[in-house]
Amino acid sequence: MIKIYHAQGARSLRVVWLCEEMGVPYETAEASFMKPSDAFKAVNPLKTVPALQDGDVNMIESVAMMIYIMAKYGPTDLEVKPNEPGYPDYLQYLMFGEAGLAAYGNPLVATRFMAPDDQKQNFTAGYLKNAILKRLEFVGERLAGKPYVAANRFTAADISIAYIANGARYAGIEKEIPAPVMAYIENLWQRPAYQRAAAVK
Ligand SMILES: N[C@@H](CCC(=O)N[C@@H](CS)C(=O)NCC(=O)O)C(=O)O
Repeated sequence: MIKIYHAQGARSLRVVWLCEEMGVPYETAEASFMKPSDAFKAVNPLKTVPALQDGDVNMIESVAMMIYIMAKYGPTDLEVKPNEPGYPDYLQYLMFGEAGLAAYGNPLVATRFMAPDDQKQNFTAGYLKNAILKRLEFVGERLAGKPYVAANRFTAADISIAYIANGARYAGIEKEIPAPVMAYIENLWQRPAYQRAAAVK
C-alpha cells in the first residue's frame, strides 16, 4: 500500500486529497522537518514533507507524486489527457501550484519564523510576498469566476493550486489572497474528499 509521510497542513495534503478523490488506499506516517524520524529521513534525506513509498518507489515531490498515482492507479478524470483541449492549461496549473506559488512561500515562511527580528521585513521577504500575490492575481484573472483552472472540471491542477491557502497561512499573508481566488479555493474545500483529507493527522 502507498505510504505517505504526512503532516497536517503540509503539501502532503495534496497527495492525501488526491488519494481520497480517487479512492486509492493509502496509509500515512508522521513526517516532521523539525524533528524527522529515522524512517522519514531514510525515505527523504532532505526532510521535506511529503515523501512517498510504494513498494520500491521512493518520491519526495508532491506534484510528481500526484502524477505518479494518477498514472499508476488511474484512469481518473482528475488527469487531463493530451488529446483534450484543456491539456495545456492543466499541465501549466499543475506545475504552477508548486513552482509558481508554493515554492515562493518556503523562504518567506523561514524568514517569518527563523530570521533575526531586524531581518524579518527585509527586501527578499517583500519580494516573495509580492511574487505570490501577483501570481494569485494572475490565477484569479484567468479563472474569471470559473470554478476550475483547467478543462472545465475538477482536476489535480486544482489540488495543486489550492495548497497555496495553507502556504499563505504559514507565511502570514492569508488575508491578502485575492477574494476571487479565496472563493475558488473555498469552493474546492467543500468537496467531501478534501474534508476527509484535511482531517488526516
Ligand atoms: N517541492 C516540494 C516542497 C516540499 C516542501 O518544501 N515541504 C515543506 C512543508 S509543506 C517543507 O518540508 N519545508 C521545510 C524545508 O523546506 O526544509 C514538494 O512539493 O513536495
